[in-house]
Amino acid sequence: MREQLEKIKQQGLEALRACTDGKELDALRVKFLGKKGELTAILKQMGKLSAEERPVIGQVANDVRQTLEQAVSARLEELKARELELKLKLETLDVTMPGKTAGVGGLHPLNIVLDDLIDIFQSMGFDVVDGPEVETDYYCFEALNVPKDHPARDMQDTFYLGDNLVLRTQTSAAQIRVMESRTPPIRIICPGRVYRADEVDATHSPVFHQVEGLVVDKGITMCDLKGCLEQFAHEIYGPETQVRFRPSFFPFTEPSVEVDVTCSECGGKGCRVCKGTGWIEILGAGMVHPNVLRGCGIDPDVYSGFAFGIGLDRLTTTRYKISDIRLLFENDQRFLNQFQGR
Ligand code: 2U9
Repeated sequence: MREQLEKIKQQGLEALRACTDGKELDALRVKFLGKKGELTAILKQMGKLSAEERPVIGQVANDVRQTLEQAVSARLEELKARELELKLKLETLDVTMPGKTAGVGGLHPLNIVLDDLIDIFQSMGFDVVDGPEVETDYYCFEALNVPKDHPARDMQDTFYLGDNLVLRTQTSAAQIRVMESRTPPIRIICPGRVYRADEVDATHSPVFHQVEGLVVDKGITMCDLKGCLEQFAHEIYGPETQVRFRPSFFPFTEPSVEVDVTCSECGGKGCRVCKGTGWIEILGAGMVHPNVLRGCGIDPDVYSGFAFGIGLDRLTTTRYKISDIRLLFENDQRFLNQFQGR
């Protein structure tokens, strides 16, 4: 029996040394020390021993139990320590590693230029207004004195969403709503996205951006138009820039003009940018047509006004020498990152 006990002790110690996790350790404890374990099975046979042998073997059995119990607790501690060490290793943070830099975004070039425009016009007392991009035929054309047979109304030029609904071709539609709901004096600019069924190329996009402006009050004349737009041109291109007004035609203004500034590339001498003319066209404008005022319930015999339209995309591409308008719409990070911090 002594040998059997010794064997259990050796086998137990060996198995405990080889054991690698808590579950296995518990199984070994049950196997060797449990009620139905190997040691208990031997102790059950103690009755067969003589009165002299019993205390001696009893002592040996107790020693074996104690040894195995201590070995189980020692192994448990070891396994716990190893587990903790492993966990710490896995969770280790190298505080000397460089941190992940959070990319700071920048304004889109269109918004940089738009913010400049808004600053300039706000300093002249203009409010900024907004309007829907889906418009009715009335607000987009009828109220702007655009006749039924005007080419702008053609399916080739305008995106129709239904008989009566269009994607606005100009932001003037929003300004009509302001004229209907406010009494003059009115001094507003309306920036926004507009749509035309153009073929896409380096200078045309079916969606582009306008900043339109409108002033309506008693006694507004062409002089106010010239003063305001000259001031604008000087703020954008510098005070040395010359401004000229050429006669033009728009259905919603009469008289109408197109406004040019001396080419900032060559200073007016003529170059590739201005196609040798020395001038760059920057906007269209005019005195609001009496029909437009009348349609909005404003008496053209009492009030007059001027309006203008600026193509924001062209202003942006010329300012930053961007060769292709499509770059403004592609959201390519390599392009946009060049405008960070401006
Ligand atoms: C109202 C009445 C009239 C706005 C105007 C222009 C001239 C013009 C172009 C600029 C570049 C369109 O985007 S573009 O191609 N616009 O030339 N726009 S007058 O006239 C208005 C506005 C509102 C109530």
